[in-house]
Amino acid sequence: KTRIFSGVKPTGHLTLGNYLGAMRRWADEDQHRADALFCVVDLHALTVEHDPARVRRLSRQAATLLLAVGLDPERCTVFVQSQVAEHARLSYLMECTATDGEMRRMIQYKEKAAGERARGGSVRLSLLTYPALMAADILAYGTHEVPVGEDQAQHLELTRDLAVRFNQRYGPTFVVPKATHPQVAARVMDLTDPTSKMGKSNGTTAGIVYLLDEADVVRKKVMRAVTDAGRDVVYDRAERPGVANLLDVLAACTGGEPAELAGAYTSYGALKKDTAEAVVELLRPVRERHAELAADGGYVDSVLRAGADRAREMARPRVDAAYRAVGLLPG
Ligand code: AQP
Repeated sequence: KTRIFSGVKPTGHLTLGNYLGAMRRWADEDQHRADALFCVVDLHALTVEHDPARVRRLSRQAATLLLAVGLDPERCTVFVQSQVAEHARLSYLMECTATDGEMRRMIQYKEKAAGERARGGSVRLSLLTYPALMAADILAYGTHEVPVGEDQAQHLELTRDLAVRFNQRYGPTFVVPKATHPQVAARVMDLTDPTSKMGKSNGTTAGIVYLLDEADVVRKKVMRAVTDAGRDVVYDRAERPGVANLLDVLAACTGGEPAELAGAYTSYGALKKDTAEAVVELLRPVRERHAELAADGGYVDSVLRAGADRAREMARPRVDAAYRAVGLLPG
C-alpha cells in the first residue's frame, strides 16, 4: 500500500496556505487512499528563536487542527515528532550523508538565516541542518509520497538525493519518495505582499489568513488585499500577482479554475467579496470542529499517544537497519 507522510511546523498559527497547500488534501484524499502519517514537527520549531510555552501551545493547537480539518485517527496516524525518538536518531545519519554545501544551498535556509541576522540574532546550527531532520522524518517510514505545498519542493529533492546516496553507499534501505502538490493554490501568497509566500511566521499578520481567524477578520483581510494596477480581472501570476492570488484562493475554495473564474468578474471589489465569503465558508466547519475538540483536551492527547506508539513501531525496524548498514553495532 502507498505510504504517505507529511507534517506541519508549530512556529505560528496555521494559515490558509497550510490548509490549501497541504492539509486539505491530507484529509480529503490522502488518508482515504493510502497508509498515511501526519505529524506536528515540533523539533523543527526549535530551529529559530522560540518561546517554550508558545511552542507547547502551538503544538497542541496544530494537533487539534489536524483533527479539526478531518484527519481520522482510525484511518491515519496523527502524532507529534518529538514523541518518536526515531526521527532524531535517523536525522544524525542523514547529517552524515549530506554535505554542508547542499544544506547551504537551500532557499529556506538562506531566507530564514537572513531574517534572523536582520533581527540582530544569531543563526542556529539546526536551521542549517533542518533538511536532514526533514529527510529523516520522511525516510524513516518508507514513504512513497509527500503531499506538500510548492515551497517544500527543494527540500524534497534533497531528501530524494539523500535516500539514493545512502542506498548506493550502504545497500538498499530507503524508499525514494516523491513530492505531490495540489493543482491549485500550491503556493498561496501574502495578501498584502503577493510576491511573498503566506507564511505563518511572517512578521506582519494583515496579509495572512489564519485558520482560526473569526469570520469578520477573514473578510477584512481579504477585502484589504493588495491588488494590482489596472482594473480588468485577468489571471496572470507574473504581471498581476495580487489578483492571481485571489483567483487561486477562490478557485481552491470553490473547485473552479482560476483563469476561467477571472472571466466572470469585471471589478476587483466583487472578486474580493466572493473570495472572502468563500474562505469564510471553507473555514467555518474547521473552526467549529476545533472548538469542540479543544474543549476536550484529553481526547487529543490520547490520539497523540496512540499515534506516537504506532509511528514508533513503524519507524524502528528501518532506522535500526540503517544504523546497522552504516557500521554501528546492533543494540
Ligand atoms: N503559502 C503557502 N501556500 C501553499 N502551501 C503552503 N505551505 C506552507 N505555506 C504555504 C505548506 O503547508 C505545509 C506545512 O508547512 P510547514 O508548517 O512545514 O511550514 P513552512 O512550509 O515553512 O511554511 P510556513 O507556514 O510559512 O511556516 P514558517 O513561516 O514558520 O516557515 C507544507 O506542506 C507547506 O508546503
